[in-house]
Amino acid sequence: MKIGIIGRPQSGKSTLFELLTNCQAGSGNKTQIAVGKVPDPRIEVLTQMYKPRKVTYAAIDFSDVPGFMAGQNNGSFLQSVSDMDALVVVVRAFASDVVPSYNGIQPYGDFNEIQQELLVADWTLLETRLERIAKQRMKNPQAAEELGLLEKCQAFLEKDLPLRQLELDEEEEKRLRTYDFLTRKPLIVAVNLDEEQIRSNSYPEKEELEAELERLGIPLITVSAQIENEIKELEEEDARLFLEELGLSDTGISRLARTVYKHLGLMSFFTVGEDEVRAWTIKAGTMAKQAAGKIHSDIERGFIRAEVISYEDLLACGDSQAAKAKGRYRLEGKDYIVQDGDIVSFRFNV
Ligand SMILES: Nc1nc2c(ncn2[C@@H]2O[C@H](COP(=O)(O)OP(=O)(O)O)[C@@H](O)[C@H]2O)c(=O)[nH]1
Ligand SMILES: [Mg+2]
Repeated sequence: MKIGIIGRPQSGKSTLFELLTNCQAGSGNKTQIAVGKVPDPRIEVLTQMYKPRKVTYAAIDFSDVPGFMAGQNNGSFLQSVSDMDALVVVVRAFASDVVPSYNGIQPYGDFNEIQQELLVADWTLLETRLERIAKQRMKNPQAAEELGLLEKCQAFLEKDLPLRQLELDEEEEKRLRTYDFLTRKPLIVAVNLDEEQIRSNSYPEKEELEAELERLGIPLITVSAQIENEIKELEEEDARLFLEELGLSDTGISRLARTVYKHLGLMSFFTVGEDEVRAWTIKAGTMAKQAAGKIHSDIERGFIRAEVISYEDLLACGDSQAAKAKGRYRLEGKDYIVQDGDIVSFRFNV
């Protein structure tokens, strides 16, 4: 899973990147990639329970993409965007001495410019496709279907609507994926606030931005990259108090990870033991046999059964021994749809 952090210069992309990955951001001219662990309190509880030698969180690859500049050549920006599975657009609401050179503080305006750039890129892509199809029309029997799909896209783009909202059947969906349209990529907006704005829950253009994102079905989260980078240095208890005092229920990275998972239809299952407690990321609807393949192709190939207990069940029982005694473990076959929070042990034969 590759997520690109995009936005205008000085919006706090690199600060957010550092927060998510614990890696120093680079100069800003080149896309930089690092792994961020997905916070999950269930992992912490399981770690307490099993005292494993190793703990592995689910991971997401984050990219710090060079800043977007309206009206300039954004070829490398668009190329980076095109490489991503999903996008987080950082828009700046915080005020500080470092004032962006291009305009004032306008999170709604900034979002719109980026959205416009992505729409234009898709429009160009669409036109190229349409021209190619027109030429192939005589000899390619699939051209008519393809043309129909592209015309649906065209109608959307003409209304300045991102293709993400276009509802398609499975066949069309598959075909559209090969085109790599940018506005089809899942996108989340992160408004970067300062301390005062967090406390007052207000920032410039808040109503316009919220209304527009609502219309487009785009989730919005608020973060304060800088403050959270500072909080990260604190002891756990102090960090919790500080968040509470700011009126935040959870860190921005947790909220961001949850939003990403929900929006992309992702979930986690766990494997546990003395060696390792580990979270694995799968798409909702994944069956046990395929989930096993996440761990190792041998386990998928030689799959016999999955021994499963839900996280809640395990917790209610106290520990795995008590859960076994109560017969709370289920044996599931290869078609079992793995659920978020399932603790799974695979039986296989190679
Ligand atoms: N007050 C405040 N300043 C921030 C925040 N996030 C970033 N900054 C500052 O804004 C400037 C630009 O941040 P940076 O992450 O480099 O932006 P980028 O150009 O988008 O990568 C830096 O001086 C940051 O310290 C924030 O949440 N609050
Ligand atoms: Mg930067």
